[in-house]
Amino acid sequence: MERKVVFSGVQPSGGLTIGNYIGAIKNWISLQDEYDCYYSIVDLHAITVPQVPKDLRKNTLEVLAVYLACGLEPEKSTIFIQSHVSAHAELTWVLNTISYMGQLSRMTQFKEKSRKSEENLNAGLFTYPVLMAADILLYQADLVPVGDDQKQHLELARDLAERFNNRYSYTFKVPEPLIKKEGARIMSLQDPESKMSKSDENENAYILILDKPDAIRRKVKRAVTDSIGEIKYNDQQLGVKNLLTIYSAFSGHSIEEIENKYEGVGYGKFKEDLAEIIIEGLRPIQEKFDDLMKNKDYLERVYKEGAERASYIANKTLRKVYRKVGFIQK
Ligand code: ATP
Ligand code: LTN
Repeated sequence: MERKVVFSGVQPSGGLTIGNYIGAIKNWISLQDEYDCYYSIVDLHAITVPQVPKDLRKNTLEVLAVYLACGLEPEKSTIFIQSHVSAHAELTWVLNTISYMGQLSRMTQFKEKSRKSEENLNAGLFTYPVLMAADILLYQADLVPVGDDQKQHLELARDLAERFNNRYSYTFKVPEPLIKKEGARIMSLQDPESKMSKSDENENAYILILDKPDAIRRKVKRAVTDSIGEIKYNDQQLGVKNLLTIYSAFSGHSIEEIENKYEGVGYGKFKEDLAEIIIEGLRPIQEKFDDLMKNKDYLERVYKEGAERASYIANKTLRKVYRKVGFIQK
């Protein structure tokens, strides 16, 4: 029997946060043995907000090294840079022609990001989810492991697959999102009502996978809590709830175990322990990252081989699409 296909990606729009790790990458690792996995560094997506070219180059390579340091294995998964596979841009064009303006303008991420950059709103930000659909559909993915914030984009990808299939006969597998209940939405440490995001202007709002121990201690200490003073998982204490989720993700202990452990204990001690648990959890990843960054030849080999494998599959789907819409074969 053919193995099911998994596709996911992260934008190289800055350093990755523990939100990216807990919500996405951590879940990718365990899928590698059972599925045919494609993990991309989606640089085409990253330029929908302004990027400094030399930083984008640096971030792209660093995200690749972070993927590997977290445990993605090029022998098991296809790991590649999105812009290296031209089929992504090409399928996006075709899908644009069956995308409705109305549906795209209802995307929450578009509404939020366009609020931040009201002047010079670019068309790429508007069609961002169409590019994301192309990513997924090119590989005939069955499952897409993402954080909660991507649910609406996945719904659009499903709609586009079905619309294309109805109009031109069956072409695309209709993908399912894979969203873990725990850790699907890690919140900002400064505002527990909004999502932790690598592009937050306040660096105390997030912890980066590559943050140094001192920075982690400082950020956890400053994390917003409340005046209730109890370590309990509930919606009256959003800050504490978020810290408990992070604690659980890094320690492997259940929320209940952690609540019991800290009964009658103050926030100060809880935060100190949490910082150390995050530091220890990230230490092996950071060490592996440092080693990998010393070996640029290896990284280059990984992304080149990845692009070759990805292109082969992606072009197969693209050729089928071109034939169905009526383009003459070259
Ligand atoms: P940006 O801030 O640049 O928009 P981002 O931090 O939201 O980026 P993405 O590259 O857009 O990160 O997301 C990569 C993956 O990480 C997606 O699957 C997304 O759902 C997940 N993710 C991002 N932030 C969080 C979070 N705070 N909690 C859980 N998952 C998250
Ligand atoms: N839009 C996603 C990143 C992304 C992605 C994908 C995720 C681009 N293409 C395909 C899963 C599948 C985000 O997390 N902001």
